[in-house]
Order: sequence, then structure tokens, then C-alpha cells
Amino acid sequence: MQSRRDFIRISALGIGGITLGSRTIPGLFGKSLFDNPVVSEMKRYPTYCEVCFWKCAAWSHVDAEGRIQKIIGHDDDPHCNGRLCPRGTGGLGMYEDPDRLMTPLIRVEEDGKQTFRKASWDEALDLVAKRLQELSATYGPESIALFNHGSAGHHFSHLLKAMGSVNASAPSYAQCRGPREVGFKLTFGQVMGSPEPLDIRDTKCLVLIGSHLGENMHNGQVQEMADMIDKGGDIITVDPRYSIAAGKSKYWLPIKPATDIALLLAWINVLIEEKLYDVDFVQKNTIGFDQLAHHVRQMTPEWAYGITTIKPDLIRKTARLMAAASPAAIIHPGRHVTWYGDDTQRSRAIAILNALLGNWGRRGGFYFPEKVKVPDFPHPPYPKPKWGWREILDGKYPFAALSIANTFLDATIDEESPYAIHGWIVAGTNLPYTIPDVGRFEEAAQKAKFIVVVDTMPMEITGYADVILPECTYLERYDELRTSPHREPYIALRMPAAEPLGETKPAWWMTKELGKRLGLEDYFQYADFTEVLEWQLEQLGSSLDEMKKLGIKKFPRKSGPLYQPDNEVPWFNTPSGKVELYSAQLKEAGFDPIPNYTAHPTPPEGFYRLNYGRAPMHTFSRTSNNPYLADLMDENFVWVHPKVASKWSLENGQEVWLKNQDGIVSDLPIKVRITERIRWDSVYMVHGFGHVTKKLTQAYGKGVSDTQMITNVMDDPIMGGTGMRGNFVTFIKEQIS
Ligand SMILES: Nc1nc2c(c(=O)[nH]1)N[C@H]1C(S)=C(S)[C@@H](COP(=O)(O)OP(=O)(O)OC[C@H]3O[C@@H](n4cnc5c(=O)[nH]c(N)nc54)[C@H](O)[C@@H]3O)O[C@H]1N2
Ligand SMILES: Nc1nc2c(c(=O)[nH]1)N[C@H]1C(S)=C(S)[C@@H](COP(=O)(O)OP(=O)(O)OC[C@H]3O[C@@H](n4cnc5c(=O)[nH]c(N)nc54)[C@H](O)[C@@H]3O)O[C@H]1N2
Ligand code: SF4
Ligand SMILES: [Mo]
Repeated sequence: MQSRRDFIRISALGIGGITLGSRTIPGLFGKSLFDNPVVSEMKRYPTYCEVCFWKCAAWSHVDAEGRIQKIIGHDDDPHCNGRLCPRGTGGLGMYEDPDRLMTPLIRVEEDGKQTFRKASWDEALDLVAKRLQELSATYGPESIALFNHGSAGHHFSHLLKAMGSVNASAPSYAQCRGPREVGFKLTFGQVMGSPEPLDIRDTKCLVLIGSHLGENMHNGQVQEMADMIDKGGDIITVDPRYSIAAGKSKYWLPIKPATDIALLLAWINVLIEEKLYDVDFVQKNTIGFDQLAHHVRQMTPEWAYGITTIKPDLIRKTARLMAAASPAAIIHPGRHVTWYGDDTQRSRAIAILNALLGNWGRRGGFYFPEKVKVPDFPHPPYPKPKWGWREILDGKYPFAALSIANTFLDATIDEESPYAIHGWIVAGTNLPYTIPDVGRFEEAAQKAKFIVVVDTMPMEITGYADVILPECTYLERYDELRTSPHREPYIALRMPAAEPLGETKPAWWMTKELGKRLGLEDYFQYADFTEVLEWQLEQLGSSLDEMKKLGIKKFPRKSGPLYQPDNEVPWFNTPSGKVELYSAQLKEAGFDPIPNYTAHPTPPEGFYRLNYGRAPMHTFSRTSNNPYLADLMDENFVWVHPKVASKWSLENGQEVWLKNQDGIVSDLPIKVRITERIRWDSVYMVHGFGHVTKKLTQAYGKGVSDTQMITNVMDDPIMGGTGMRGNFVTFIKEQIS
């Protein structure tokens, strides 16, 4: 049966390909990015990196022939302190990638087969505007959803709101840090945001609970961690895997997966029973201490040992170490925290432990961040939508503060619902590699009546599009000003270092053109995005000229000191105005007011828990085709404990297929890496590989996609995060045909 939407592997169509007259791709071959070309003779243009969302400010260096030769971190930027991570340095590969999307494409049927044909921008934009308008007229503008991640999302969410929909969603919430934000908001009245306001450089004890800094290359944090180690600070790493951070730690706690809450409660028990907590902070600034103390009384290290496999003595020693360092001690809140569905509660336990250490607003703990408020370029008020993502949730996930991307998939499948989603704009997110339960994605993609994808690469998501709009890379465009919270408020400019290759265009241009076609020109009252930047910078007392020279600009703090002054009583944005160790809000909504440990299923016989994470030289699925970064690592391996390897007679480098608990077999094989660094009950792989699109000539067919194996999604009932670590895999040594 032919489906509404065949997945088109943009292959053999000859549609990508960078050929610009006689110009060959600069630097792609025969040059190492890690060489040192003479940058002093080059022109430099400010930018901020888009290879991940740490957004390091940088300079693109361009030679006399107009070729971008190198990207170097901005010395004054606290996100990078002049040093990009390997991915940022290799960001040039995003620009030079020979497989880039180069022209708009429209899905057509030829001889009964669906394919893409090249289209002009006018054709493509006319078609997108027409289809969006039709959907809007038939089902209301609210039925159009935006899936976004990264800078393009800013421009498209403005367009979406101007159309009358607030249904925009990014995987950085329900697939990433949502539970942490809710856990901290419930406890301290404040979310962590990005970058997290952690005073790592001055801390004396850093506790990492599955935060694998060093592989998770969030630049400023990794640098500060290195500094604190140099200054003699201690790290305690809780990770079932011997991570890079574990190798730098005073204590590595190889916890049994899915049992962290028990360890956290035992640590709380020790701090309270041994009176190691910050009594003054707790008395003045928290509510619910007595209930907490009562709650954890039985949760001794001995109790936790039986659950976590961490010895009682080690639990006590580590609790004492953090207490001795407090308030210059941090339990890192983590970032990708959607693990087991009880993630908001785990994040609450982390927040509570931090509160007991009295590190809020203290040097070496949490500082008070501040960011520059960049004014919105004037536009008419947005129309008021009749419904939005909250109606889609229908009371589910009561503490969700942002939309839940996967519920948009459900709302697309549920076509008859009054809150059905019918049209998708996808800008900068590779959904089938990002949202767990690919079957659900497939079904939703079939039901969607129209899909437009805005991307730089022919990633898998483009195979589902009706129209593909090729965006130029961050090195070829202006974008909104970066204004992230930090110790001092900063703004950073991104400007092009080169003309867009091929027919590619920036998202701001696409949205303006679509706005024009949708009768929304009032929302886009500028000929060029530089007018927006010029206006905004003028309001801030700067100018585009100045920013082109500076790249980043620092402003004085207005919100007060970086740390809590001793003579002032802090106020917390919670219902009680205090840190809520006991949460009446959660209780009222029917959830545990203080976190509890509940057991999770363990792998059945012959299966191993699928664990996954980051590699320092890659970001999700977006960099696996990057020529420079693929040079450093071009496939993922499945890490297997020697005991398991021996049981299965597996050898290093041997290819196996994986099968999960629901019978899903990986499309591709993956090579075995035998290592003591992983527990015997788990296997590990780096996320982002296993591409099935042939047009990704570098990444095609290499490794396995962890997402394909994640079909058991453990929803967080509090806020809707998609717990992904409850999946188990076994090995298939011969391919099943
Ligand atoms: N299985 C599994 N799933 C996960 C995770 C995991 O570890 N394992 N991690 C989760 C986390 S923490 C997060 S934050 C999300 C990340 O999820 P995503 O951000 O969706 O990750 P990517 O796979 O990198 O997809 C990014 C897409 O943006 C495109 N792109 C890159 N640059 C640009 C640009 O300048 N403009 C446009 N228009 N497009 C661009 C890329 O080509 C790619 O198609 O994934 C989540 N999902
Ligand atoms: N190089 C690189 N850096 C990145 C990214 C990238 O793509 N590449 N992405 C960025 C983004 S968006 C995010 S959200 C972060 C994610 O990075 P983090 O938030 O640091 O980490 P996670 O991906 O959640 O966790 C991976 C670690 O958790 C461990 N783990 C698995 N199960 C358990 C368990 O039950 N308990 C404990 N304690 N540990 C467990 C794994 O062994 C692994 O070491 O990384 C960011 N930094
Ligand atoms: S941490 Fe690396 S990839 Fe992320 S923004 Fe900074 S340089 Fe770019
Ligand atoms: Mo993330």
C-alpha cells in the first residue's frame, strides 16, 4: 500500500553537492583544521557557534580569497574563554559539507513513485504559504505546529505566533532538561536555564550524577571543572559507566542504573543524622525540614546499599566530603535528565541536597545569573489563539511549563480531536533521531497533512517533508543576538563570514517571505535582518558597527551582587517564598511532596540496559556527517563488559545487530567494544549515529541509532519528560534477512 508520505531517501538525485562554478570546496581535503594557518593575515567576523547550544562566541577567519579558514573562540566570552571545543573548531565542516542541501525541494510523484524535484524559492514558498493557509482556514491556525531547535526556531516561532498558533516545541524540554527545570522551580522557585549558574570554577566539591562533563563538552563548564581540579577541588562521580569525569574523580560511585534517588535520599539521611547540613540556611530559608528529616530517617546508607550497590561507608564518606566543602559544593543538576520517568523527583532530590549544603547564592555554589534584555523589534500584537499546547495536554503533566514535543505527535495521530495538529513546520530538529518511539513518529508523519522542513542537511527528517527549505549555515547568516545569562550580562553578534552557498537562505529571510505571502507583512517591517539588529543595538546603547568590531559586549550587572549578601534575607519564587523541601504543590496535585525511591524493572535474562551519551567530538545526529568531526570518530560502538562478551563469545570490532525488549532489530550493525568501563548489566553507545539516508555520504550506514532501540518511553507524570533509559537490548550475531 502506498503511504501518504513515503520516506524519501534523498539519494541518487544529484540534488545536494557544493559546486560553485570552478570553486572547489575550500579546505575540505588535504588540510587539518587543527593546523595553524596564519590568522593574523585574515579578516575576522564575529559569530557564535551553532554546533551545540552552549553558543560559544567566536571569530570566523576568512582568507584573501574569501574562504573561511578557521573559527577561533572569542577571548572575552565566558562561554568559551577563547577556546572552542573540537566540535566548534570543526564547525567549518557544517559549511563545507559536500552533502548540504543547496536548493528548495518539493515532493512530487513520478511514475507512481514519490521523489523530490528542485524548485525555485518562489515556487517553494508559494506552496508552503498556500498549504499553511488552507490548513489554517480549515482547521484554524492552531492546528499548525512548529518543532524547532536552534536559531531557526526563533524566526519561525515569530511567524507561527503571527499566524495565531503557540504550538511550538523544542526537544530541549521533554527530551532533555524539562524535569530538572521543574524540579528546581518547585524547590528553589527558579529554573536552571542555560548555561546553568554553577560556580564550578570556585567550588571545592563537584558531584556529578550522570553528568558526563568531558564527554558532554559544554565548554565553559568543562574548563571550569579543569580549573577546579587544578585548584585541588574534589569530584564525586555517580555513573554506572567509568566516564571521563569518573577518571578525574576522587570517588567514582558505579551505581546500579535507575537507583539514583535511593543514593540521594541516603546522602540526605547522612547530612541530617550527622548534623552536617547548613543549619542556619535551613532554618532561615526553607520549609518542610522536619518532614524531610522524618521521611529519610529509615533511608540509611545500609538501606541504599541494597538498592544502589554502593557501599554504606562510601555513601557516608562522600556525604561528609561534600558537607566539609559546603557551601562551596555543588550537586550538578544535570542536563539531559529524561531517564526513568521519575526524573522530576530525582531533580527535586538533587535540589534538596543542594539546599541542605546552603550553597544557593554562595561562592562555589550557585551564583545569581543575569542577562541583557534585548527588546523585541516592534510588531503588532500577536492574535490570541483559541487553544494551544495546554489544551492538547488536557490536564496531563500538570507542572509542564513548556510544550511537550512528543504530544504534538500524538495530537497529529489523533486526527479527530478538536485539538488535532495537521501541519508541521520542522526547523533544526531531526525528529526520528530525537524523539523516542520512532513508530509513533512514523505514524504521526503519515497523518500530517503537510510538512515543511527547514534544515541545512539532508537529514532523515527531510525524507518526510512535502517541501524542504535549505537554510544556510550559521557561518553565512545574521541571527538574533545571543543573550544568555551568566555572571555578567553579555550580548554576542552572529554575522556572516561568507555568502550563502548555492541557493541557501537564512531563516529570517524565509519567515519574512512567508509572512508576506500570508498577509502578515506588518510583523516583518524590515528589508534586512541587520535593520532589526541595528534597532535593538541602538536601544542597548551599541551599534552594529561596534558589535562587528567587538563580537561580544559586556554590560554592568543591574540585578545586584553575584552572591547573596550576608545582611539580606533571600526570597525564593515559590508559593511560600522559601526553599520548599516539602512541596505542598506536588502533594495537592497527587504527587509525592518529598521524593521517594521506587524500583524500576531490570533487564530480563540475556538482555542489557541500553545506556547512551555523548562523545566529545559530536553533537547528537547533526555532526556525524561533518567531514572534520567524522575524521575524529566516524561510527559508534557498543560498549560491552568483558564478562558479557565472553558469555556471548563476542570479539572486539565484531559487528552485531541489537534487538530490544519489544523485538525491534537495529537497521544496521554496530561494532563491539569490550571494556571494563561499563557495568555488566548495561551496554553503552554514543547517541547520533546509524544514519539511513544515503545522501549523508559520510555518515550513511555507520553505527546504530540509539533512538531506534528506545521504544519503551517512561513518561514523567509530573511534567511529561520522556524517560528513555528503560530499554533493554540483546545481541544478534547473524543478520536476520
Ligand atoms: N535517543 C536519544 N534521543 C535524544 C537524546 C539522546 O541522547 N538519545 N538527546 C536528547 C537531547 S538532550 C536533545 S537536546 C535533543 C537534540 O535534538 P536535535 O536538536 O533534534 O538533534 P540533532 O539530531 O542534532 O538534529 C538537529 C537538526 O538540525 C539541523 N541543523 C543544524 N544546524 C542547522 C541550522 O543552522 N539551521 C537549520 N534549519 N537546521 C540545522 C541538523 O541538520 C539536524 O537535522 O535530542 C534528544 N533526544
Ligand atoms: N560533545 C557533546 N556535548 C554535549 C552534547 C553533545 O551532543 N555532544 N549535547 C549537550 C546536551 S543538549 C545535553 S542535554 C548534555 C547531556 O549530557 P549530560 O546531561 O551530562 O548527560 P546524559 O546524556 O544524561 O548522561 C550520560 C551519562 O549518564 C550515565 N548514566 C546512564 N544511566 C545512569 C543512571 O542510571 N544513573 C547515573 N547516575 N548515571 C547514568 C551514562 O553512563 C553517561 O555517562 O550534553 C551537552 N553536551
Ligand atoms: S561547546 Fe563546542 S559545539 Fe558547543 S557552542 Fe561551544 S564550541 Fe560550539
Ligand atoms: Mo539536551
